[in-house]
Amino acid sequence: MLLANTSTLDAATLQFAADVRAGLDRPGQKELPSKYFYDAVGSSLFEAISVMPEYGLTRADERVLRGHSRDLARLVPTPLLICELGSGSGKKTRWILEALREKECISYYPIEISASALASCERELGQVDGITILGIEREYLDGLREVAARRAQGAHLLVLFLGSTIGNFDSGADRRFLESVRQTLIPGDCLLLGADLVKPLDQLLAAYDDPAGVTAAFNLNMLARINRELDADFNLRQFEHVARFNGSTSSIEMHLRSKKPQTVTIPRAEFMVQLREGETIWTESSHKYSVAELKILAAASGFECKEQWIDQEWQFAESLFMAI
Ligand code: AVJ
Repeated sequence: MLLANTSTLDAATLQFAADVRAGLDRPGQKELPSKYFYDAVGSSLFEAISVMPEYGLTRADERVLRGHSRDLARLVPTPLLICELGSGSGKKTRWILEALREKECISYYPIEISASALASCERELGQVDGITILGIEREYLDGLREVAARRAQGAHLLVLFLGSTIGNFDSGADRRFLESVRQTLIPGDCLLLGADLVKPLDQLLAAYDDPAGVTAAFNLNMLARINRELDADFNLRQFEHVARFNGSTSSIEMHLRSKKPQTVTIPRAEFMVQLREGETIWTESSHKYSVAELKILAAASGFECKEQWIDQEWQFAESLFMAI
């Protein structure tokens, strides 16, 4: 196997290589972390998914924010710093920033690991008067700690975690993540959490396996990214997109299934992976919550659920948690 000279690789690529090797070298179910979907191609494909008729999550999130940002503005303390974990394009966030701007000038810190998403967010929201934007290209918690360190005396934080990205954490990991968020906050700070709710199975399967194949392309792009950045030789045509519902975890799982026995070399991870026919690589879980479950999650991670707004058209909840 051709080994690459990895000494010249940057830290992000080395971490990517290590995570890919760890996920594909594990016994049993092979897996790849869903955060690696979001390179420039993946971020654009997700933008396309969010306008697909079958995938109503993003539109539901937007409807609730458009309809209730003023209610939210009345409930959060001032002066306020706002930071967003995984801001994506920033389109949805405009409603919140415009409602809060009526109270005072605000500083908004989008935190993103995707440089392209951060750039489009700054383009999208850079023109809104009375809002100072300071993009942070870091992992969520590192970025949040950085913002918390900038807090002026008497100022409060509003953390936005929209779009049901919380659902991508394995069960239990979502609570641990919110506990870590809570540790960076002080009583009275707030967290606005967007979470997709349980809904009919056929609706979920269509949303994660749309007939046009956009979600399939989003999933397969994970392998294309490994080819681009780690010199691998995945033949994407030898893999197929699979979306299935796991009733025991109340999650939609996405997998990539190997259509035949094959060996793939990943020189920059100094690794070769063998796949059996029908074997899958698990690339994402999207947990679907119940309203009650979200309230339990708040209490278990040091928050009180102050308010919840539910979109009825596509069962989706926006929950305002206050740190206690
Ligand atoms: C952006 C993570 C919330 O899990 O629904 C869309 C990503 N995956 N289609 C989700 C996604 C498949 C999405 N999140």
